[in-house]
Order: sequence, then structure tokens, then C-alpha cells
Amino acid sequence: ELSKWRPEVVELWEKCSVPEAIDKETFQKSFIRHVNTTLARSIYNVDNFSAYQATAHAVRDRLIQRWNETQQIHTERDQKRVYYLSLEFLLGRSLDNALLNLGLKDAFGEGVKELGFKMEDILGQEVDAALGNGGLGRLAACYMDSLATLCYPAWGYGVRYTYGIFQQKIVDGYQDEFPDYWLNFDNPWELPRVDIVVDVKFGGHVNKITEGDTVRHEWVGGETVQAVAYDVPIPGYGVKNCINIRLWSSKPRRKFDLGKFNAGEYDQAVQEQMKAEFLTAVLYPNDNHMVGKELRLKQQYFWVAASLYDMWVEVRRFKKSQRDWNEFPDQVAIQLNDTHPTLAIVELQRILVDEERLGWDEAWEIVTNTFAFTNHTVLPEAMEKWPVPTMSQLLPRHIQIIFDLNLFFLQKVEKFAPGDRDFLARLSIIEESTPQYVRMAHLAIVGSHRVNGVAKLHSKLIKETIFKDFVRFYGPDKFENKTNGITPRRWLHQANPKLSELISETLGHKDWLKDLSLLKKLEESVNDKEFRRRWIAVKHSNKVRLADYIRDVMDIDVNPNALFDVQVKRIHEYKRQFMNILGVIHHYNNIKSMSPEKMRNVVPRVVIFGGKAAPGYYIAKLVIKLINSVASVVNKDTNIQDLLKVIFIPDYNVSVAEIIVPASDISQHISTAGTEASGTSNMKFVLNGGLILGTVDGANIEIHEEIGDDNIFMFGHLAEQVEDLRYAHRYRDVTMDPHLNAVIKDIESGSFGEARIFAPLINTLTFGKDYYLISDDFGSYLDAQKLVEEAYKNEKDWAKKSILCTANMGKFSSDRAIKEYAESIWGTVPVEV
Ligand code: CBF
Repeated sequence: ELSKWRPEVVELWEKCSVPEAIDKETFQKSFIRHVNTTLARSIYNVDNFSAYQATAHAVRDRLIQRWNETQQIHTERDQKRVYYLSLEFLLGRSLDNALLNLGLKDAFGEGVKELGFKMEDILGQEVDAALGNGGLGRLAACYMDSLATLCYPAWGYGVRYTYGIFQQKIVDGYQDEFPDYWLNFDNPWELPRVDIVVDVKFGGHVNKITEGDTVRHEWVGGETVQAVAYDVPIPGYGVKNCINIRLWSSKPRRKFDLGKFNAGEYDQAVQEQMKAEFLTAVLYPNDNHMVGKELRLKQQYFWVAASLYDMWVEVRRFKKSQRDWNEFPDQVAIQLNDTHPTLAIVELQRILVDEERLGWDEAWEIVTNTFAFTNHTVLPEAMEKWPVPTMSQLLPRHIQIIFDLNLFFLQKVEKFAPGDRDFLARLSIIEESTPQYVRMAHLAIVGSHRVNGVAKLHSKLIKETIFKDFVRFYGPDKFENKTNGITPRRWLHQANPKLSELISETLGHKDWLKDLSLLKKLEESVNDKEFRRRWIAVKHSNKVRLADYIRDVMDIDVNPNALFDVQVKRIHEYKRQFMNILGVIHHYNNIKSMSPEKMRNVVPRVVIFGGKAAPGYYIAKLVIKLINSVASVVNKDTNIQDLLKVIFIPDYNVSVAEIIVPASDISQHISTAGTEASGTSNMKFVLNGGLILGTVDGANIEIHEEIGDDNIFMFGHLAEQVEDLRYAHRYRDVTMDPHLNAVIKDIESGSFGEARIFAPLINTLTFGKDYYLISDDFGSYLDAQKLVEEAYKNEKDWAKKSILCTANMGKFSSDRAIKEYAESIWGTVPVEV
């Protein structure tokens, strides 16, 4: 027996380890120790940022301890694990979340106060971990919170981008992009694992080796880049479980070419290093849009290859006696967050066939039983496909495997529908164009045992449109719906502490944070005048907080008593921020034409926008310019008596969302029907008692079902009408709604700056045949806005609606979504520490 395992030694280890329970004094000691030793500072030069770092390190100590215990228990229990592969994790800030999930916020808050700091100042120092574009990345972050809270043995795998999503500044009304140097300062929320390094290969060639009557393939040569692991602990709420997101960073195998250096080729001596490090340098800033860059494909393979290798090591280590490979899917479930990680399917098949020497069919059975695929969009421009020549060059063995898989798959299709060439071509993993392309969604479907959409309508649409042929071939059971969810811990408890407190006080417990359906009981208080008064007061204080933020960052005063009308999300034509600003112009002109008496009837309104446009998305960037141009006219027009303000909050991100969401009275989710797969900000707003104005699209539909007709403003055409409307636009001139026409004329007359600037935007409605159907929905949009205004005038009824919204949001917890995935797709059970 090793001497370090003797009972007295174990006891000593336990005595000396970081204390599990932590009170104010223990925290303060830990804080000061970190200031002195980790940061090499003292009482004389510790500023707010150092105080943040010291607090973060004190929290991190506890997280690591829980992380270790969690990994240990999961290893001992040896139960099926789920691996969530996501190219994006939009985590935002970690300190506040960790303090709340660990139940340390009060003790630490008191502790820092006595040491001379304010907790809010400390929390404000943290930079967002913005390793994602929007909904998809934030969904992954919410799911990790739920996986930890529900104690599932789960890991996330992603990429540690050196630069996250760009920072947005508004210059002369236009979006300007700046790099996001989030790693410039120390990042206490990651643990570099310099010992966990995986070699990832690109290029080279494939040898075909015949051994007796079997043939095997060997992938040799090429360039090797190393993947280094960084672990990000994710604590569950109210449990000891703390799970892991492993992010990969690229580095060269060889730092420096001494030969080249000695030969005087100084630039080339470090070239390999620079090239390798560049691989994980940037997050591609496109949302719902495919970018066909070779580097992106390299990023994808780099990440899935390192992750699979890592899982492999884990799986092997845990299985003392090597089990039968067929049991692999009983031990491992891999969820593909969109098509970005689809190469993992091919990589696993390659490992099993080429390295483990399993038969092709046996290997494929294992692969398909292991993977499941979530689709997040039906937009054609977002569908990933890679040119076969590019893939052949980068991944010569994988392209062979893809062609073989396709051949065997199409043989089955041929048997199913003999002679139907079109059907075969439509289902094929390879698009027969010049050059040929690999269709990643097809590969993901063929290689997975389950495919799911992210809201009821979206799951129905994928079955009826983009994946229709697959449904015919496989039958409907392979396709499921898993409506998205959000974590109530971050999106209510953390972002809206006052509302959280009021809810807990009213319900008499905090259990709702782990079972959101318990909010339903709030309905009983809807007629309680005092409760309503407090509810309204909380909303008001959140609006004051947002007004303060707007003053700080934009130097504009807004009236917190006005109706706060919010649309914050990525700027995209299908999300129709354009329609919103056109509506604002209509409203502005309307107010201008009113007599003073009539004006008294108008509800003062602050229209708030926020969101980033992909740097290459010209039309989306013009929408930002138009919003800012309208804002600069409206905001200084004293004739309208402060009845309207237009605000574009720059650099919208998770932390900014945490201030905006609790402050909204009404938020807009107004995508063309059938285009927004789900949306998740709609859920965040409603959970915080904000009403929504929305189209019959994505999760709006299910929110409507839950909260009822009286508490939501829906408008616009339905998804099933879209095709006909577009057809009509194509063959006839677009008929403009008269109000829309007037607004367009106004822009064209130069009321909001040089008209020619906005011509390309207006052209999308006319020459562009109004693909997103603004002209068709504009009338009903204005009508719905009128209803919002009327309803807001009745404070009592509005408060009731607001309470009923929150009370009926139980379904939209990410805990519900994760349980559904675990039960019907992964077959995993919780293991609580
Ligand atoms: O499912 C999460 C979100 O994903 C997207 O953001 C995406 O990137 N495809 C969709 O656009 C959202 O509708 C969806 O909520």
C-alpha cells in the first residue's frame, strides 16, 4: 500500500484541504491570501479589478474542489455519460452565477464590504466570455447549467477562441467591429491542462494495405497541430455537482524551428507556430449563415478530433476490463449542437475501422447509436456544405469514408425507392454540383439515431421541408421535438434579484428555482393589490437601472415611466428589426401630426434596440445605420414632448441582456413566420414579467399556448401562407401597405439623412420582392402596437398580465428540456455528489 493512502495520511490530507463550508471569515482570509500571493498585491494597491480577481480565485478554489469530487463520483459510478459538442458556449460572466449557485453570495457580499469594497463594483469588473454568436451558443450555456443542476454525468466540448465575438462600437450611426481581447487579463474561470495535449492531423495521404483478403487504410503524413485542454467548471445550483466544459486551444507541435533560425530565416522559424495558433484564434462572427472558409473547416475537425480522442481516453480509463465495443453506446451519448461537429461521426467511424479494426457495419452500428443531432434552423443560407476538393485535401481519409458511407446509404435508398433517381439525388450526402459538396446536415442525419428541432413548429417544419425525404425513408420516429429552454437561475434569480426575492417571499420557498412549474401558484396572488404594487415597483426599479445604464454608456436620458419597448437580438433580415424601425417612423410621424390634446393620449415610449450584425452582412449593417439615423432625429425633436425616444444600445452581450431583460414592458419577436427556429430571448422576457409582441413563429407559439390569449400580442401571417405570399411577390409587384408607403417616401425624402444611403435597404422591399414579407405584415403589426398602447394605459390590468406571464413559464426552463433529452435521446440518469 502506498504510504500516502495510509488512513492517518488521508486524514491529514482531508484536514488540510480547502474547507467545504465557507463563512465570511474564511472567505476574507482566502481573499487576502489571493491578493497577497496570487496577485502579489497588498492593501495599498488593491483596486476593484484585483478585488474581483481575488474573489474569483476564492470562489474558484471551491469550484475546483466540487469539480474534483464530481469527476471522481462519476468515474466510480461508471454510468452513461453525455458529451455535448458545441462550437459555441456563450457563457457571459461567471462570478455572480457561481456565487449564487454555490449559495455564497451573502457571505461573500458581507465579506467584501467589510474589506472596503462593494460587490456590484467587483461583479462589474468581469469581462464576458463571449464564445458564441447568439441563441445557439447561449442555449449551450443554459444547458450546461441544467446538466450540472440536475446532476447528469455530462461534459461540454468546445473551442477556446482567443477572440470571442467582436466588440461593437457605433461610429456615425454605423457598426464598427473591434477585437474582443477577453484573455488579455488572467481568466480565473479556466484551468489550463498543459498535460492534456492531443495531436490533430491535417492533410497527408492514405495508404491502402491489403492483408490476406482484408484491406485496411492508414492515414499518414501531413501537418500536426496540438490541442491543449482548458477546463471550465460549471457549478450546479443547490447541489455539489460541478461539471466541466473542456475547451481546446491550438498550439504548434514545435515552437521554434532552430534549423531555420540558424540559417537566418527568422520569420520562417516561427511561422509554423503562428499558423498553428491561428487555428483557434477567432470565432467566426456569423449567425445563421454558413461561411465557406477553409480555416473554419479546420477548426471544426481540430475540435472534434481532440474531443473524441479525449472521450476515448476517458472511456478506456474507466473500463478496467475492456468491454465489448457494442456496449459503447450504452456508455456514451454524443449530442451534436447543429451541424458544426458533424465530422465527429466520420472520425468515430475512422477510429473504429482503421485503428480498432472493427468491421465496417459493426462500427457504423456503434456510431449511429452514439450520436444524436439537433437542428437549429431552416434557413437555406445557414446549411453547412463543404467543397469535396477542400475536404479531400485537408482530410483525405475522411472524404473516403464519407463517400463509402454515402454509397452504402444510397444502396439502401435505392432498395426503398427503386429507380427513383431524383429521390436518391435529394437524399445523397454529396451534392452533385461542380465542384461536389458534402452536405453536413445529411451526414448528421444519416449518422445519428435521433434528430430534433428546437420548438414545435420548427420540428414540424423540418419534417415537412428540408428533411422531408429523410422522414419518408426513415419513418417519422427518428425525428423529435425538444423545445428550447433557459435557465431560471441566471435569467431570473441572478438578472432580476428583486423579482426573485418577491417570488420566493410570496411562494414561501425557493424551490421554484429548481422546479419552475411551481411559479404557477403566483396566479393566486394576481388579485392581491399589495402584491401587484410590489410587482410594479420591482419592474420600475429595473427600468431605472436600465435608464442609468443608458445614461452611462450613451449619455441619453430616458424616462423610466415610459413604455419600454425592446428588440434585442442579432440583426438579421428575417428577424425584421427593419419592420420595427419602419413602425417607429410611422409612430413618430403620427405624433407629429397630432394636436396637443391628442398628444396627451399617447403613451410615452422608449424603443430600445440592441444586437450585432455579421461584419460582412451589408443590409443588416444598414438597418443599424437607419435605426441610429432615426434616433438622432427623433431624440432631439422637442415638438414631440418626450413621447418617443429611440435607443440603440451598443455592444449587446449576455451581461447587457441581464440589465435589459428585466426592464422591458414589451419586447418584440417579430420574425417572418417559419424563419425563427425557436428564439430564447422571448422566454427570458416573459419569465421576467415582460409581455411580448410576436409573430406566429418559433417558441412564441408555445409561449402563447402557456400564457393564454390575454397576455400576449400576436400578429402577422402564418408559416403556411409564406410560400404563396412569396410566390405572389415574385410574379406581381409587391403591394405596399399605404402606411408603409408613406414611411418609405419619408425616408426617401431625406428626413433621416441622405436618402441614397438607405436605397439598398428600401430596395429589399421593392426590387428584392420583400422576401421577409414586411409589406404583408405591416398593417397587422401597427394594429398590434395600438393594442399594446391601449393595454398599457390600464396599469392594473397590465400588472395582472405581467404576473400571469411569469406564473405560466414553467415549461420553458432548460431543466425541462434537459430532462427530455436525457430520457428520450441519451438514456442517462443523474448521479448526485
Ligand atoms: O436553438 C437555439 C437558437 O439557435 C439559433 O440562434 C441558431 O443559431 N440557429 C436560432 O436562430 C434560434 O431560433 C434558436 O432559438
